[in-house]
Amino acid sequence: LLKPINMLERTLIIIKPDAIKRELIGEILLRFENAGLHVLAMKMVQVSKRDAEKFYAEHAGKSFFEKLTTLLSSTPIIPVVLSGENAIAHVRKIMGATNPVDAEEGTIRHDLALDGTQNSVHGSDSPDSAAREIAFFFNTLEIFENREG
Ligand code: RTP
Ligand code: MG
Repeated sequence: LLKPINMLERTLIIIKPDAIKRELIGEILLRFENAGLHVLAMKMVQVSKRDAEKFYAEHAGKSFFEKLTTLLSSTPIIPVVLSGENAIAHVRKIMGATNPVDAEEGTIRHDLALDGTQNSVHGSDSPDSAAREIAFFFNTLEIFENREG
């Protein structure tokens, strides 16, 4: 079977506490909008430590798990559903590598992140994680369905 080159996808990003504290919400959303991604849903929420552990369950047991889940539950965060062609990979390219010292110039993390944990944004890494992460924060009524296409 031929796989289409361009897939219309949805992905979840989170504007993390370090970015919200430094008034970077607009800057981060602008970078995604300027890259042609469409906002389908957005809200500001504070998650509990337990919610953060559930969201990042794949990292349970790793050295940075405690620091990461404490950070994510420290202040409100902004989960956003974005859509676009190859949105999952496109968003990760715009974000840059996990640690800002490894991230390419012009990426969000290179330009704005503080360190490898306080790295300003999260982005889903696969179609399965995007579906799980979108459903973690949003129900179908909260998603702007007719925006796509
Ligand atoms: P994300 O899931 O947040 O989009 O980032 P990612 O795929 O680039 O990184 P991942 O390996 O999934 O790690 C998730 C988040 O954990 C924190 N982290 N800290 N060595 C460390 O201190 C370390 N490594 C990872 C980061 O906040 C990373 O985004
Ligand atoms: Mg990840």
